[in-house]
Amino acid sequence: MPEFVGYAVEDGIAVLTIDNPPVNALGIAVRQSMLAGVGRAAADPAVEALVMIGAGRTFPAGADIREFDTPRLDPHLSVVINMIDAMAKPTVAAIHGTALGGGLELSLGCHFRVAAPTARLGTPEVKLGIFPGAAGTQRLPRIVGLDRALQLVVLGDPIDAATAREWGLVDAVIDGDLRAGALAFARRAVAEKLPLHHSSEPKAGLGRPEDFKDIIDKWRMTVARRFRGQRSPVEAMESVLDGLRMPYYEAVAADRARFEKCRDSLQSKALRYAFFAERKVTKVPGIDKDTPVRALAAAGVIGAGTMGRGISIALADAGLTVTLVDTSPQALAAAAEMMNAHWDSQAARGRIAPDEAERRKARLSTATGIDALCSADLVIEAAFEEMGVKRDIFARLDKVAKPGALLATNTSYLDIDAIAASTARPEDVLGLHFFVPANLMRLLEVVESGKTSPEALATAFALARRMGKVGALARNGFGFVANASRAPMVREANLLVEEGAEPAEIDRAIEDFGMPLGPLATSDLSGLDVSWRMRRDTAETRDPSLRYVHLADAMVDAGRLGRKAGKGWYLYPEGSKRVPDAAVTALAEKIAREQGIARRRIDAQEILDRCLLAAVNEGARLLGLGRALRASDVDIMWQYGFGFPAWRGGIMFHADSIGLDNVLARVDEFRARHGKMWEPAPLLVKLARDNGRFTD
Ligand code: HSC
Repeated sequence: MPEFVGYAVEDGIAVLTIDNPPVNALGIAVRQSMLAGVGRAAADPAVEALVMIGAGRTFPAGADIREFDTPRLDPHLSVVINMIDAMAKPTVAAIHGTALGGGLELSLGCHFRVAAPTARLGTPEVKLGIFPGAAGTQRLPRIVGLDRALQLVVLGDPIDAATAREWGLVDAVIDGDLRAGALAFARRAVAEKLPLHHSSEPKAGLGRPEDFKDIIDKWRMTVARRFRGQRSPVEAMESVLDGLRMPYYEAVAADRARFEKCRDSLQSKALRYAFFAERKVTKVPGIDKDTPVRALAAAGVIGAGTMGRGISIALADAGLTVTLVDTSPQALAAAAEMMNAHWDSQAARGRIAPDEAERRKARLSTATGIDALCSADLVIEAAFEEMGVKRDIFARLDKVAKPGALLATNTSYLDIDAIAASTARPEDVLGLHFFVPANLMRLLEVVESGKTSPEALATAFALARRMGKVGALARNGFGFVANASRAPMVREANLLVEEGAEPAEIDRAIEDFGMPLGPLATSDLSGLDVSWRMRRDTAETRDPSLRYVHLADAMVDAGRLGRKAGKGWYLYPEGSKRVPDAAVTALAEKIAREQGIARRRIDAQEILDRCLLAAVNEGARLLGLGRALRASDVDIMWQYGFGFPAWRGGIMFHADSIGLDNVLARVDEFRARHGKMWEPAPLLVKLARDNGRFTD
């Protein structure tokens, strides 16, 4: 028997065990073996029923995503599923772990489904830019009804076994031994001659579209609202609705063509790339499963400002006790009040249980002296962004922290080596760069100094996982990787206003591209004084031959600090809604006059190219310097740090999809117009010449 699917017969029941670790993906070898196994069970007169189960941790979690990049390999999954459906003997899918995508579709071919209580079932294909491509869009509504099928297929979120039972998606939830329970179910199906359910029935169709108008309208609205710019949720919905427009086999055929178009689309390629990028980002050279990871139970956070509070919440949410330290008792009291209110509100909204909120509150304590951190396993400093302040804190921490404690700074641009040098244990020092709001944003940039030990890094990555965040490695250097690659985008947005673009035009271009918030609206949110202070602190080392952002300084001088001041690039008369302000245009005109800049109309394409390609060029420079490990790491940082749409892959993937020769040509054009800051990165030049790609 082929090795990917085990075959055994027990007391008249054939058991097919799918064994393709780690997630039993339904690659070609599995499909071939399944076909052989199902054929054998069908032909064997001693076999009365068939049970299908996954070896190891899960029922198949889907098709093998890597196969979507290869020419079609037969048999198609649908052939296997149809063969199971057509069997005259009862077939039972025994589901544990995650029955996802093609895995769930496989189970829909079975006449019965039973599941472990912890199983999860779903069709996450839209998250890969496709939709269920093995007739799931036709079979699901025939089992759970149109509304629930649309929920599963359009949103892509899995449901638990209890919900699946309630919806009729599984016939029984089995406590205890799943295999034994499934065998017992199959025996009962044989003994009691249970009618075999065919999820391809009724073949005539599901009903007329006009009978489901409300449901269809509701989901059309949801798709338009939640998935702006994305194609697969629309196609997923239309695929399900095909079942109302035509009989089963016609709908399946129509879906096949639709599926292949989706699979070959740039959006699907981007999402598949993002899927693997997310799994690659945590693989760091020099760290493997044998690298020791320190146990973290007690954490300290220094600084009770916005970052310190967010970080404390994230740590307490992950089960660590947190001692928040600040020299100001008032700041500590305000921080504790805010954090406790946060957990209360989480409980009030049903996001966590009330007793869980109490447990999280109980994990928090405050102190005014750094000595309180003497027993902490981990300390994260989130104090004022000034080297003197940081070095002083770390020198004092070095004296009080216990041996082996991880000492981290949340600085967003200061030199980690210089901070580490103020301790006698630089191997334990690293950057843990959180993004605002720290408890919500999923990116955690793990910044390695020249001396950080592999053990400290491995511990930081384990902490990221524990907090539900995606850790991504950056090597030390001004602004690290995420902010360093984004800074040129903000610079260009500022310069574009000087040159004649309205702030709203710039933000709209970037938001229409798919980012949640444009760069100028984002600056208003974080405060224009933040980058102003950074420019002031680094003025001495600035290259005077580079064009400077005079307007950004003038905005701060005019008190336009952003939302907190009620005015920045926009006015905020009622809190958060942004309103364009002619005073900004007037200020830009004044600066342009002073700087001799001829203002002009600037179209959306130029805005996009200036903002995105400036970031790409910087990303390439950082890659060339080895400050980022992989182009896909940069893309993950943009996705989880700045909300870059996964369906565009990331800035580096975006550049690859334009073609690096085209990117270089545009960068050269901007270099000619705007000077040295557009100097193409050596890596970009090399890859463009070699017809290469960042993401290969
Ligand atoms: C699909 O099923 C389409 C169908 O409609 C059929 C269409 C038929 C028509 C075809 C015509 C051509 N494939 O995430 P982890 C790897 S689309 C390949 O770290 P966890 C993963 O890369 C699919 N590889 O584990 C990683 O590899 P590494 C629909 C897959 O425990 C390793 O497995 N299904 C893979 O945190 C472990 O993964 C989905 O979208 C796959 N399908 O989470 C589910 N799935 O060790 C995608 C995983 O080398 N998977 N790998 O880094 C997941 O969501 C998560 O992996 C799980 C496990 C929740 C399953």
